[in-house]
Amino acid sequence: MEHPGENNELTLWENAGFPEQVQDPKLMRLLMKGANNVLDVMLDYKQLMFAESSAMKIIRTKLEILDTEFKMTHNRDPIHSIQTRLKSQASILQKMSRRGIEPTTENMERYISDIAGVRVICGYMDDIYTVEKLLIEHEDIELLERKDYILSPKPSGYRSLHLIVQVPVFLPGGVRKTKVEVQLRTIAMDFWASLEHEIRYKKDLDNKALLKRLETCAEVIARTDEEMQAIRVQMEAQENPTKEMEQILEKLRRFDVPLG
Ligand code: 0O2
Repeated sequence: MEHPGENNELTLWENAGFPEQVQDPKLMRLLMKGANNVLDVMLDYKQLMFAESSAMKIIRTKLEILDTEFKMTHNRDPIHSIQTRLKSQASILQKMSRRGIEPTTENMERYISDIAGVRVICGYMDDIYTVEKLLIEHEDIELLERKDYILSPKPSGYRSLHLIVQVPVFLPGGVRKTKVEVQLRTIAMDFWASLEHEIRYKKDLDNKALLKRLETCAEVIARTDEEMQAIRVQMEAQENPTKEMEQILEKLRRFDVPLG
């Protein structure tokens, strides 16, 4: 039986360059349905990743603004640098399979909290907690989870503060509350984590002596972090801002902070 519009469809397929063998209307309708379903899934996934990448940009901008604001008041940056990354599809699917989660877009959004990741590298340890406080003070930010691997380092020696925050993203279809993982660490912690990630993380290394050496490096680095902070605090205490000239210079330095 011929369906209404079938000839139009056929012309469409011919024009689209489909080979003659697959221009059977029934087969075409089946292909269309399949293609439609696949495209729906792909578009859902694209929408999710768009929300994730937008949330990541929002958090980055908030951090950049609070860093500049801090510098204007305290004359130094708490944030040394910021890195962002969207988790790859392969990495998302591996994580879901490891946790036995069915790989649907809905489950990705619900169970994978680190699709959008922001890494904040600070100069000193106390900066980490200052940045955390200033970030979660934002009314639109909701803190969902907090893991302090600085107070309680991982057995590997890994140190960082991990936050899962949720931020509203305004999209044409409405507001989408989106999770972002924020990792905060010092330059020294980042040095250790980056090299350790390269040489050991997620590899089955069973050499206890080497693992111990890596952990010892992390401890040495942690002591250096503490010492650098103590030196900075002592230097600050020795500054004498009461002299008029120093006060003027201090105000000029604050005025000179670049805003872009
Ligand atoms: P990548 O490639 O950095 O994105 P899970 O994510 O399931 O492994 P959980 O509990 O959700 O575990 O997260 P966890 O352990 O709090 O933090 C995971 C992230 O922290 C990792 O991301 C790493 O970035 C970092 N991390 C955790 N432990 C270590 C460690 O021992 N060494 C180093 N170098 N980094 C670590 P991903 O997604 O595993 O990897």
